[in-house]
Amino acid sequence: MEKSRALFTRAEKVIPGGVNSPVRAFRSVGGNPRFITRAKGSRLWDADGKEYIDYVGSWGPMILGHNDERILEAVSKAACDGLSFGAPTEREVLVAELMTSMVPGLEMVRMVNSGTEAVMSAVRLARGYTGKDKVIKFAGCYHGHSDSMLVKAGSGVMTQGVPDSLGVPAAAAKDTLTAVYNDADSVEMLLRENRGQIAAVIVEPVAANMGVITPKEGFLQKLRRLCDENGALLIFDEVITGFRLCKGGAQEFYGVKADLCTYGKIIGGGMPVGAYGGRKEIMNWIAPSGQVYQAGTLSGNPVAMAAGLAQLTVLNEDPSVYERINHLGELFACGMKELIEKYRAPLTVTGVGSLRCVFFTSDTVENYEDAKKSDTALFARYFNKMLEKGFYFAPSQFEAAFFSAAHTEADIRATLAAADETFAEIMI
Ligand code: KE4
Repeated sequence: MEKSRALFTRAEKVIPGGVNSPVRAFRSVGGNPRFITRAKGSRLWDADGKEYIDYVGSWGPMILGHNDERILEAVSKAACDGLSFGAPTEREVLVAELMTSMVPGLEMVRMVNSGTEAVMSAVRLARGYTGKDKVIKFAGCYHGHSDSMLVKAGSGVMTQGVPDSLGVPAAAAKDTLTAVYNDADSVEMLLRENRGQIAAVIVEPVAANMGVITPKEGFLQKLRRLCDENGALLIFDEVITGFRLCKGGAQEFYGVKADLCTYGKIIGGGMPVGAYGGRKEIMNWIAPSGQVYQAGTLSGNPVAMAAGLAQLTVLNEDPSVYERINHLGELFACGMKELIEKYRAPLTVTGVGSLRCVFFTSDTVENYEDAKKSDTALFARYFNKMLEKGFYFAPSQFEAAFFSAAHTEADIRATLAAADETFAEIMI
């Protein structure tokens, strides 16, 4: 690991924490982040030449696996025609037409450059469209780092939001209220306490930033009803679930229509792309057709659009991709449950389809308070031993494992065998 260690020492001198995104620094699991040099399919290689089976997949974009030939070819061709024009291109139209054809109820989308930008813009649009200022989010759900989303509740769910980060003014946080995931009553209470002031309820339809927590039966349907009864918009943050759960994302998967959806990750095929969209009647409030301003120099970048178009085209035309990634996720989950049984390990497997998580707690995990009961020290020991054995999972208990069409049953079997060895080492 010498080369990664040397690179990290250099990185720490010129980049805050040595990384360009905090979770990459391995702070919650200890040790030195691996500097990656290349990837192909389900594999990553680090600067010291060590090979890993990758379950981070760049945090979700790599649903077809790394460096899929069809995406590489599309990017290379687009790059030869020019990297950026700052003018409309046919490719942006093709991506928007494909996205709106794949997602029921998605009539119009605007491209941005990240999930954060997509959420920030969708929240501004909801406020502009409804003329209301307050937004309800859920403890443990992450929606990017825009000021009004970096908020946690004070004690209980009734107090106004307080900043979750230095630099977020109290004024930016005060209009963000926090409810309890999987508890629609906590939302109803906030709506009642703030009658007529709530612009939107924003939710990760499958929460994947506090580990993976699936919505309880009826939870999303109740949010839809509460929003309708209170003149608030329902925003599904589908940056992770969009085009992953199925072509139509969580709206199709759970049969619940959101008023606005945000996207990222998969729609960029590995390039920096975000998007937000919904009914035309709402989206037409966005400049230049409407009075809600949002802009971006590289929005709809032609090379990024080529990557996204290539990936979305495969997902749209080859339903076997979803069958495959869901099967592999299920295989992993079943295997881990057998190991938990074998070692009587205090662990719980959660998730859906190709989005899975192993919580290091034996309690049921339905919300953030439950997730926080996890034994993060034991998780760190497990993580580091699996890493040593060549299995690259998210360096935090509060993230997801992603399965791609490039993973194989042999990959899953090898991963479960390594987990068996690791449990034998740490669970006694
Ligand atoms: P970005 O700005 O990182 O593209 O997207 C923010 C975002 C918005 N909404 C959801 C549901 C998200 O999961 C994310 C970003 N996800 C994290 C992984 N849990 C990104 C990894 C990182 O921060 O480095």
